[in-house]
Amino acid sequence: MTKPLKLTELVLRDAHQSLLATRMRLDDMLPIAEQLDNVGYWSMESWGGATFDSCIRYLGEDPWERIRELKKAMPKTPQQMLLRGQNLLGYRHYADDVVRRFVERAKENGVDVFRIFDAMNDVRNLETAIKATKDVEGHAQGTMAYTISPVHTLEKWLEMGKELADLGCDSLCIKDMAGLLRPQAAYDLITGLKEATGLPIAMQCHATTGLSTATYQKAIDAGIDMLDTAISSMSMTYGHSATETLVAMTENTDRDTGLDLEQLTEIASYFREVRKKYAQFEGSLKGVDARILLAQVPGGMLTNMENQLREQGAADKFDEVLDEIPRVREDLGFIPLVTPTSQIVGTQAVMNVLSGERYKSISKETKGVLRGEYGATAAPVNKELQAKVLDGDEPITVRPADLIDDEMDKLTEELREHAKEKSLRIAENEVDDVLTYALFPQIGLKFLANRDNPDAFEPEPQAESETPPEANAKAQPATPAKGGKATYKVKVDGKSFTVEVGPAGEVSSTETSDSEEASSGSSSGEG
Ligand code: PYR
Repeated sequence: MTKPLKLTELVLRDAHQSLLATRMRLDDMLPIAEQLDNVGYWSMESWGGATFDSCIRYLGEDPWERIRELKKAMPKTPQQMLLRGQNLLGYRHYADDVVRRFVERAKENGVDVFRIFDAMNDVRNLETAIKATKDVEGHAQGTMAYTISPVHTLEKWLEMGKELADLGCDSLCIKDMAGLLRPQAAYDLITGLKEATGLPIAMQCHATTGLSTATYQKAIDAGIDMLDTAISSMSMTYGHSATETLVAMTENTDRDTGLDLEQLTEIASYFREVRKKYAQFEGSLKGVDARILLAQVPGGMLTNMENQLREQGAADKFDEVLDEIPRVREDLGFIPLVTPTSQIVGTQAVMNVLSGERYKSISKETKGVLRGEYGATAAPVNKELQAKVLDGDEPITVRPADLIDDEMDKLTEELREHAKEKSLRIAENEVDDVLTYALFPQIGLKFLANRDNPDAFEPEPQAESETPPEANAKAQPATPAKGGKATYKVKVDGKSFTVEVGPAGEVSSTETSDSEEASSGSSSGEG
């Protein structure tokens, strides 16, 4: 009996989020859309993750317009998005009415498949989005953010799979953002999930550690239904195994994808040229980063941190930070490292190392995790640290969004006020602009005020711009010690912190901007 392997193509979302700092523009997608639509993919990941942020922050593109155009140009292929559960496409939890409206509008504008995850793997944070997806007859793909720790046993994953199935998910996804999933572990997990839930299983592995293609083969052997791949010219390193590789691997087997290599080769040629334009956004990884196998962090997070420490004149601290990350992660209950928890753990690790004393300064977000603001952790957090942060208060144990009042009406009123004051041009469907504003109050408003003014955003990359990334990196050494103080600007996954270290190692840190300013502006490799 044959069972063709189904593929989700990532080139329009996670591939460029991972390889080109989420900068690919709609204008570079539309000319190839018809060809992509003719391939026969199970789905096309084209929206969500960091693309929404990137559209309004850097590109001056309306993300809602983007999905409408893509849907129109690819009518045969289900369009898929990555949704961060109750965080939607931002970095904090939103009220349930915002989540429901967002999912409704995403579906209306063109999204068919909703891949929904939570950075804490707290299923309560997925409930509203999954239910909203079902209510609008979308495909709800309940997702596990894969990680490794003493508490992440096969039984624990299967339990999570069953909880997601009980919520009515149409399929499940194993999301391996750091490329940690070993082939045999994948085999056992997929076999177990199929047995426990009977649902179709999808999987995405990042290629950063070099494991992804081997893990994919074992997943195929275990009967996986869908795999994520990226067209070859936009594959590997921080990204994913290549579409053509998987097509060739399964050729003439009972899992043959049935996709045409020649057709794919033409698409690869197109993106090979497009990629050249975005050279300035490429990361530096050439092959495999095996350090991730030990540090267990997403590849992009490591590279960003390494670059930032170097630019701050603190390159010698890199190994210490690398050792510190798993310790912080353990203190925070072995949370997976993916947006936004990767930022939280990474920043705290840097602060711990630069100050020379662990938790001398604790970031607002680390405190939030310890207080339960993001949901439940996989293992108990460090009790002593938690007690210090709580200072006698009780931690939050309910679903965090239960503490947030509905906010759509208030946001709509607010946006109308802004529109009057600033003469904003509001979209035909006002609610789309309200949602943009809801997710990103500052950046969103700035986008709405400049939506007809391309000069307010990054200039379009030019075909001949093949400047190597090194040539673009501006070194920002630590500011000279003033009164014995050194100031470091630390950027973790695009989020900026100013850390001041005094002569005796005393440290103070401030987030340079609020959490909305956390950007997708670097190769994240953790999509
Ligand atoms: C995102 O949340 O953007 C990822 O790609 C994980």
